[in-house]
Amino acid sequence: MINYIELSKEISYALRHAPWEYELEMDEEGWVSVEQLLDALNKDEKWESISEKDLIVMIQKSEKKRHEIAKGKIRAYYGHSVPMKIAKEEKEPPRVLYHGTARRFLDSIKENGLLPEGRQYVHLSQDVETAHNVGRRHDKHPCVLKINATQAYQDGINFYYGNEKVWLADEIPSKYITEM
Ligand code: HQG
Repeated sequence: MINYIELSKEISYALRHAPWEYELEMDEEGWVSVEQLLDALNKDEKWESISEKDLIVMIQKSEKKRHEIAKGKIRAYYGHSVPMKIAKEEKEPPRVLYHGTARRFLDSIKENGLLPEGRQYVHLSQDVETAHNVGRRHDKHPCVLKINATQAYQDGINFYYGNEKVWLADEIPSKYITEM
């Protein structure tokens, strides 16, 4: 029985953070060859029988859209920390976006705005519920911040499309952020 959650976590780790550990050549949009990824995974006893079909099932079963397969390649939609900046599609954001975070980060966010911290981009959510779930990873009682995305965009802040629920930005100055 394949543990698709565990497989997805390992593939996220490879595609977001450590492609070199799997000898993957990554292009500027974060794509790597499915064959290369399978070669690396198949060396591990745990994943020795994994095929491209299993990757497709993994993506279908996932509760979030994290990975994309096309034309023999696979990539992560968001979350990267690799040294080479992954190019994302710039796009006009919806009027409002949200960011779920821990209470303990609020003072710093008020002072410095939202920063990418360990990742390449700040991650924003399309709706409050998604933001709340993101924040719960950091705090049992997270807070959700509201981002005046249209104003920020008009003032020249770049926004990028992650997937239908995740938007990315280089940073969000605090003047565009309000606590909900
Ligand atoms: C915080 C998951 C202090 C920020 C999620 C966040 C998401 C600051 C933390 C995706 C700060 C970084 C990304 C400042 C930002 N001072 N703290 N100035 N600016 N922060 O995990 O957004 O399930 O790197 O509020 O669902 O929580 O893995 O980012 O709390 O979509 O697919 O620094 O990862 O998706 O934490 O999550 P993270 P995130 P997956």
